[in-house]
Amino acid sequence: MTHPHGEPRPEVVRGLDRIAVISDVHGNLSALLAVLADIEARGIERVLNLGDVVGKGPRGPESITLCRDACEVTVRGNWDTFISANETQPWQHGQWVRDQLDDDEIAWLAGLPNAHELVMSGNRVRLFHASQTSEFHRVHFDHTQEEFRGMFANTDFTGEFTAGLQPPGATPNVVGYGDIHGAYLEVDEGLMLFNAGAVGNHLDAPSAPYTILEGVLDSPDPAPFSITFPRVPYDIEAEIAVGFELGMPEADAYALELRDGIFRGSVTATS
Ligand SMILES: [Mn+2]
Repeated sequence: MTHPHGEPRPEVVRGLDRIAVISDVHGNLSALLAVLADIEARGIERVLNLGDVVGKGPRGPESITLCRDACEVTVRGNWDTFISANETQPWQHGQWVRDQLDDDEIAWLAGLPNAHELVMSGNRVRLFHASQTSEFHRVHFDHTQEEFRGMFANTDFTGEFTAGLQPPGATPNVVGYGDIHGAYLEVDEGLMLFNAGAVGNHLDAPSAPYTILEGVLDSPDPAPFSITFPRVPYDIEAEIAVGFELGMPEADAYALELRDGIFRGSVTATS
C-alpha cells in the first residue's frame, strides 16, 4: 500500500480477541450443537449466554448440561425464571418442561445472574436477556428513542457498570440482549445496541444465529471493535421430530416456529 509523502503508516492492532454471544437456546439441542461447533471451528474459546436455556423446545436438561459446560456465563431469561420458580405451571407445555428438570438444574436456572459486563477495545459492554429493568420487560426491534437510550442505563436490575476500568456510575456504550428472537444491530448517538437472535427459536430466518464480539479484551484504549452475526444451518426437521417423539405438548407450534418463524403466541405471550 502506498501512502502520501510524509504520512506515517497508522499503527495496526494485531491479534484481536473474540467472544461468542449466544441466546435463547430454548431446549433446541440440535441448534446448540451446531452453533457451538461453528464457534469451536473458528477457534473461539469464550462463550457467553443471554438466557432462556429451556422451554419451547424438547431437550431442556441436555441444553442446560451443555451450556453449563460450554458457557463462561449464562444470564437469566424469562423462561429460566418462571420455569424454575413454580413447581406447578399454568399450562401443559410449561409443566412438561418443568417436570423434565431435576432439583440441581432448577437451582442452577434460579441462581443465574441478571447481567454480565466486559470491556473490549475501550467499549463498555453490558449483556442481559431482555432489558435494563427485568428479564420480563421486552424491547422490540421497533422501539422508541427513549427505549433505546433506556437500555444503556444503570438500574437496580443491572447495578452500576462493574467490569472494571471505569469510575462508579459509568454506563455501558454497548448493550447486547436476546428475548425477541430476532438478531439486529442499531448504532446511534454513540451507542451500539445488538440483539443476538435466538439459537434455538429463530423467528427471523430458518438457521441458528449467534454473535461474535471482536476487539482487545479488558483494554480501556480505543481499538478496532466489531459485532458480527453468523448464522448456522442445522437439521431443523430432525429437531422437530424429537419434539414429537418425546410427546412434547405444543410440538406442532414448535415446528411452525422453527420452519416458518411463526410465533406461537402461547398463553404466556412470551418468547
Ligand atoms: Mn426466549
